[in-house]
Amino acid sequence: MLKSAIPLTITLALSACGGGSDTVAPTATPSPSPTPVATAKPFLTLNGLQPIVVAHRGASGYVPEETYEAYVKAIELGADAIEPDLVATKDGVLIARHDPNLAYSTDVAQHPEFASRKKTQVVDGETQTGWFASDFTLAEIKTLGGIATDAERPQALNGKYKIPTFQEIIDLAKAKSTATRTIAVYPETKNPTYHKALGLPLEDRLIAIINQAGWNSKTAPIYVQSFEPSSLKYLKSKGLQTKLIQLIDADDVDLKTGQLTFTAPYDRPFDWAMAGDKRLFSDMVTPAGLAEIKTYADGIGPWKPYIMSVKGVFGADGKQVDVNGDGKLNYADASSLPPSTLIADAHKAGLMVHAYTFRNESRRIPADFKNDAKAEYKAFYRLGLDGVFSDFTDTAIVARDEYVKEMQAK
Ligand SMILES: [Ca+2]
Repeated sequence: MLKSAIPLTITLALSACGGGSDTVAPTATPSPSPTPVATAKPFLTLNGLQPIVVAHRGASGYVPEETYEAYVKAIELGADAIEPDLVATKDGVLIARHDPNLAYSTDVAQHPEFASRKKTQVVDGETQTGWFASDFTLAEIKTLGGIATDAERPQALNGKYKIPTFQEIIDLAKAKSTATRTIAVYPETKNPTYHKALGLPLEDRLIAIINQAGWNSKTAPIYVQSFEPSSLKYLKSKGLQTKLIQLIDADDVDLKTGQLTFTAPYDRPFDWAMAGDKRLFSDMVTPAGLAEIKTYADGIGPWKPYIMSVKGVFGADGKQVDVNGDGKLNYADASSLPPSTLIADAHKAGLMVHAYTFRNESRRIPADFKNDAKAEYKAFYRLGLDGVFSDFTDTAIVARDEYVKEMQAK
């Protein structure tokens, strides 16, 4: 197991003992995690500290996502923050699920007692068939088990682990935090407009729980994220003072050009679509868009191609070339493009940048990183990225340790 706090504390001590006068002291900017490290060169992050590692849906590369055990595992692997998506149950409890549709990430289909609740409904403009969290009480949800949502990941733990509430995740983070290591929680309000229409709005419930936790402050170990600006604006207007992060999505990357593509429903936030606002997610990363985000948020959470996109190789026939000859076409057949100015632009606007999602699978790593997930993290860390959302916390931490050593070298 890798623990970030201990090696970081040791490197800080070593650096302080042997450090020259040109060692850069960490800034005093409050941050819940990680432990500040002194380096020869300054980190290019907004707060001058090393980037944070956010365990995306827990240790979702190893354990069925957003189960209690996935969060425990992520903490064991060294995560600075654990990330739940939040949806509401019928009785108004916030639970960790990426989708209101339980068919996607639980074994609900194997529960005959719930067969009659299967239905078809529209979620953010998309017609879905399944079982929806808003038709289940928390007690019923607790009888379900989480399953891996990626067919290429381990399936052996499917159905074994339960779905935690937001409260249980906060309790876990507090219980596992120590004098030298604070574990933050990084909740997302999921489909906020949809929940509001169901009569189960997420925001007031979220604020009540954060207040109860004693975490309603800018320096508390919590970041609240959403794709929908109106959800973040509402939270702020109702007195939530935690760090807020505006997520920024896109549909895909055109591998011919490296340009991001914008096709509904991934073209704009759903609240913008409902309001008839014709802007796209890409309007959020312009200087004007960033300035607007700064009026209600503390950072952005962009899909990582906004920072460094990728481009494939195309033959004379117009078809993408299977560069590694494995018979499949994916990111392993594409290479990184030069970085955009987004990190610098966001920092100029006073916004931190946490990019998603970093994963270990070969098919998801651009060819120039030579199937080395750590190389991809380090390329992003070197740009001054403030944090990564990772399915593989341990890899993100090892890559950060290597990056920190780079920064400590003279
Ligand atoms: Ca290939």
